[in-house]
Amino acid sequence: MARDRAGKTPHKKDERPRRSEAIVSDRSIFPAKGASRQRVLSELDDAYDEDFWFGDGRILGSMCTAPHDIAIEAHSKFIEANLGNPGLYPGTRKLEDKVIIWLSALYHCKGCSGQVVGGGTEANITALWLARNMSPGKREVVFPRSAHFSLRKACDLLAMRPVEIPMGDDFTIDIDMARRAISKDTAAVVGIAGTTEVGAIDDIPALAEAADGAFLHVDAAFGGFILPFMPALGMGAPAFDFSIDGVSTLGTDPHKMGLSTIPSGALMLRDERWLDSISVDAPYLTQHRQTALSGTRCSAAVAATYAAIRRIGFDGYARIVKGAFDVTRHLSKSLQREGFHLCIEPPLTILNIAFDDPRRVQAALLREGWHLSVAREPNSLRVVVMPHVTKQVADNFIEALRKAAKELKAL
Ligand code: 0PR
Repeated sequence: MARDRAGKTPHKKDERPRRSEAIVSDRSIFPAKGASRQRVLSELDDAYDEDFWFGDGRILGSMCTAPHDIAIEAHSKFIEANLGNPGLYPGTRKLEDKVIIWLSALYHCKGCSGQVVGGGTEANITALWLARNMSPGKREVVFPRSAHFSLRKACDLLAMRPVEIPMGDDFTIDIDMARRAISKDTAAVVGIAGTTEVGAIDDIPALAEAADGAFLHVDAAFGGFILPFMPALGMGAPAFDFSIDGVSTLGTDPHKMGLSTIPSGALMLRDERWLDSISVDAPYLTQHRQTALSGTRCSAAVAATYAAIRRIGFDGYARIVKGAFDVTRHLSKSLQREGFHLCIEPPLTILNIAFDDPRRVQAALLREGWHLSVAREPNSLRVVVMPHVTKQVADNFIEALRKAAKELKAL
């Protein structure tokens, strides 16, 4: 597909009618009087019933999952808090400090700093914002084609130039090509620890060497709450974090395998002073400088992340991660036994099932209530195994897939 100057692929028209089509400029449409509580709740119930929930067990295309009970409780309790104005919320601020200290320990970074953000997108935007402001005159961002689209968004917002590098057979960035692409114009290099489509982990040590001192951001939005727990399970896990000297920043998402509530991400930085490059004066607030992209921040999610980590602990996360790997292996074996072909041995808890036309299979499964997504590279049906995907769900899914493939003669 043709690409424009900023490297963006023109997007297809959304299938949904545009919101504006339902909008009329008639003031009487705006609720004139409040409705009864019962009426509102009943309207909410209608909407809720239309949605798909993790508990139903048929969402196999999401990197999120049902948050831990205590995270939900913490989220409700801190619903008013706003760390955009931290002077009013010193208690919440302490929870954020603690979360950052814990994450620094998890990612091997003595003296690191960081801030809780709204998710992987905000972490990526903020990292590139820092890199751009700290490298005057440099505008290029070198990242693998497997990178999440939020990096393209970030480049567009920051007027930076994406330099996309192909992947090798294992779907990780081709290091030689990355090395050749890194130049005096490189403001940032980005490696992915757990790609969105496959769960592949780029060779971050090699990328750090190739970056040769250039700003290196690691997007561990997916892998960040999986990789640290793998060695404790006797599984090898590549180095991906601040244990590698060249890593400048790392993004991680507690609202994925961390079982926190949405929106919960964190951007970790090797040097807190770098935040000065993006800070702005906020003279009328309780803290006179702001270093976050968001002003008012959903700080309930900060409390939720604190609660999830404190309650689950390292051992608990190791158990959760083990559970997801067990189901992934179970699915992998069963699928192959049934004659399906996996494009790659799953590096994490994502499976890619090869089909000539995965969209047809996706549509057939959707008719049966199964929600999966399709990967472009490799062309496949993508299954994301999160804690709500149990062995039973996996078996039910295989049954549904077998039926769909037979009907479509896709096997
Ligand atoms: N980096 C990586 C590697 C990601 O996979 C994602 C999100 C992001 C950054 C951006 O994170 P936020 O969405 O938190 O800003 N990956 C998922 C995806 O695009 C997000 C997702 C989650 C999508 C739940 C659908 C869904 O139901 O697949």
